[in-house]
Amino acid sequence: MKLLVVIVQDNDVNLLMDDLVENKYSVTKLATTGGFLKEGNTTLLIGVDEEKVQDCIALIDRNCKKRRSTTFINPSTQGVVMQSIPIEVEVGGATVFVLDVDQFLKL
Ligand code: 2BA
Repeated sequence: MKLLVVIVQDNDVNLLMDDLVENKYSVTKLATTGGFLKEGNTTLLIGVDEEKVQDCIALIDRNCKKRRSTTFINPSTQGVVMQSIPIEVEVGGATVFVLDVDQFLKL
């Protein structure tokens, strides 16, 4: 068994969860925050049999869009803080970690 740890944008979560549940995947949803943008995102924990991993990743891929987001950074030169400047980053579709599961118990 594998554990997929999947970080997605909040905007994609409802459709993604519906698609996962319809396709008989078990999923746990966590409210999380990205370290760079400091904005809310969502982390899903999905335990899947090894042969279903690629199917599950394809399902995630078709539900998660790339979007651009703007954040402000404060550049500093020799300790002097300058005016903050906007930078644009591309976020998502999804960040996926695939982990081995040693044991899966339901007690
Ligand atoms: P954030 O940390 O808020 O990052 C949002 C987006 O900002 C990232 O999109 C990336 O395009 C950019 N970014 C992140 N760190 C950066 C940095 N140090 N310098 C410049 N740009 C940076 P994604 O890569 O699609 O990541 C979306 C979210 O997935 C992240 O939100 C974070 O919550 C999570 N994530 C991504 N990679 C991760 C990793 N290696 N470990 C843990 N969480 C990760």
